[in-house]
Order: sequence, then C-alpha cells, then structure tokens
Amino acid sequence: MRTPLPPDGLIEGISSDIDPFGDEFLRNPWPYLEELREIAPVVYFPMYHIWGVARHEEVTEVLRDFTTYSSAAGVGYTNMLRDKPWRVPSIILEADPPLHSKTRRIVSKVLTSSALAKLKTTFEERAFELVDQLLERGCFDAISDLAEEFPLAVFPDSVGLQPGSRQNLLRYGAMVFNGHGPRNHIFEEAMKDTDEVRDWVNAQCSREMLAPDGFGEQIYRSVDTGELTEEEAGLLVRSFLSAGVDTTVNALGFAVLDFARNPEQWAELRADPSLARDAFEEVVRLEAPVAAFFRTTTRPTEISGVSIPADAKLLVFFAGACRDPRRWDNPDSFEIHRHPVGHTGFGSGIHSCVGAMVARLEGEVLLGVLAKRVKRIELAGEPKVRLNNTLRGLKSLPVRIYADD
Ligand code: 4MI
Repeated sequence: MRTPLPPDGLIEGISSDIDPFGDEFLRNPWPYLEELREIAPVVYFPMYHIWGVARHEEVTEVLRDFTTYSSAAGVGYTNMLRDKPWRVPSIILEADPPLHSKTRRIVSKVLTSSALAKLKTTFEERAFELVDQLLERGCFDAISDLAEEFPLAVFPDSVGLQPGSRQNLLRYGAMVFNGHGPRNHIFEEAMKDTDEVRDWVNAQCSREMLAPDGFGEQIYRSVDTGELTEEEAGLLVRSFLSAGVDTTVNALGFAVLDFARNPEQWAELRADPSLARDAFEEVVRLEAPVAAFFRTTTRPTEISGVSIPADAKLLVFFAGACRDPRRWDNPDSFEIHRHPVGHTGFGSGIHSCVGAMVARLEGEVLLGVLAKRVKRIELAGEPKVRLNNTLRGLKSLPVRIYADD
C-alpha cells in the first residue's frame, strides 16, 4: 500500500530523476547533492515515491520536529510498521519518545565524559602501537590496516565483547547500513548471509557474554533497577555494535584521505597536535560518513512552502546540509580551524549521535598520535569507494607515511 500521489501541482518543479541509491550517486554524491539543494527546499523522487531535503535549514528543521517527522517507522526506505524488517527494530534509533527518551537517557549515562576520560590512555596506547607498526611498513592500506584496525582494537573492548571474530562486526555493519536503502544490488549483496552474522551479534549481546565494567555490562545494570527488561538491554548493546564500528571506520579513513590531499592542513596539525579533535570534527562535517537517514511524516505538513502528505518517507541528507553554501563558507574545503558548530555529520535534534563523544575520542587520539609521529602522508594509489546505501566510505586507500625525524 502506498501513500496517495500528491496532486500534480504539488510535485511540479520539485521532482528529480536523480537516484539517491544509484551507484553513480553513492560513488560521488556531491554534484548531485548540489543539484538537489538547487531544485527546491524539498525535492520529490518519483522513482521511489519519496521526498528529500538537502539544505542545512530544512535538514535541521525536520530533525527538530520529531513528532511530525517520526523515526518509529524506521529511518530507512522501508516502512517498518507496514513491511517486516530484517531484524527486530532498534529501540533507540527506530523509536520516538517516550520509548526513545528512556533508552537515550540510559545510553547517555553510560557514555559520560568521565567514563570516556578513563578510556583515553588505553586508546592512546593502542594508537601508538598501531602507528609505530605502520611506520615500519611505510606503505599500507589506510582502510584495512588503519581505519578498520583502530576502532576494532578499541571499541569492542570498551563494550566488553568477548575476544575474537571481530570481522563479524564489519559484516553486521554492512547489513545494518545497507539495509536502510531500497532493495538494490547493494542491499542484496550485504544481506547474503544474514542469519549467521545476526545470530553471532545477538549472542554477543547477552549479559553472560559481556565483560564486567564495559558499556554493555553497564547497560544491563538498568535491568537490576527495573528500568529495562533483559531483552531491551540486549537490544541496546546491539545498538552499540551496530552504530559504533563502521561509522568511525569511515570517518577515520576519510581523515587520512583529507590530510593526504591537504598537506598544508597536516602541517598545521603537526605544529599543534592539540587541534586533533577540531580536525576530526571538520572531517565529520566535510565527509558526513552517515550520509542520510529517513523520517516518516505523521501528518500532512509543509516545509519552506512545499507540501508533503502524511505517511510519506522523507530522506534527510545530512551530507547535503554539511556542504550547503547557504550555511558554510567554502563548504567543499577541508579547514581544521573551521569549528563547524551546527554541522549535521552527527545528525541534529533528539536523535543526534549519542556516541559522538566516543567517536571524537577515537578521532582525537588517532589523529593526535599520527600528528606526533608522522611527518608526511602520501597517496600511493587511487582511493576506491565502498558503495553503501547509507554510509560514505572507502574500501581501499593506499598510502605511504614517513616518520618524524
Ligand atoms: C547513526 S548510526 C546507527 C545508530 C543506531 C543504530 C544503528 C546505526 C541502532 O541499531 O540502534
């Protein structure tokens, strides 16, 4: 069952044949996002019967109004209230208040700044080990050998996961993020062996599997206080594993690429490694590793004079807002001194990334360690894009790095 088509007058002048889940778009979305921003404040995609916003003002307006633009029907293309989703819905991402408010509060209490401050030394030790190994090699793939290695070396331990098989987390992430798109070839490819990976992840989320004092075990303490059921706690641990790996992998991969392409910015970071956190923030703005999520309208609504019917899927292009020239000077350039306050790389509003502080810690630590040890980062081959229905990222990034003298 589809939402009725809007009357012609409402789609006239706002329709686009751009395919936001086509290979070309996903490989290089920037020219298309520019076109979408220019067409109208809200665009209609007849091929999917969905609407979209790609300007900063409209993206933040939609994300603020969580009653009109609901997450409970899922933040992907599928309306999960109508069509059976491939996994049990997330009780934080794919939920509205009051359920979302409760789960969000519990997760935020686990991810406090004091909890993260305790992890910093461990993260730094791992970063130094890894960077020193890579310096010995000189030439390596910054995706598999650095951007994937580092989060997999620190994040699952912080959650309290059992050792071993961590590659499964990357396979699961591919399912989660490609699963938000329509059933295109990328979706089908990611979902090839759902059962095995899904069962493995679900098993890792049970209380007995989690190490004492990790984020996972701390979530389960809310079961003892009666705030969560055992099942809800397991689902929140699953959210950590869903959201915490691929996102940071892609951000860190782009960080390396952005610095390889902008050696003057690398020189600035090296001159003052305390800029590492600001630099990572600018990477998240410039690259928007989580490119877009959907909302579903709960009533007929209007955005900047454009009408949208009730029960419509609306694609919110975080990446479009991150490079909107209405909001940013030189939006396509990488400037670590920019302080991009209000960027939507972590979303905006009540659903804005609850793990942002963990991501920032990983980014700050790894870029800080690289800045202290590495004089120069050079591309040693063409970067290759990894196609994904939601995430922007690379599948390979050959680089050469040179040790500080
Ligand atoms: C923004 S990435 C993300 C966030 C939450 C979940 C998955 C991905 C989840 O499963 O709750």
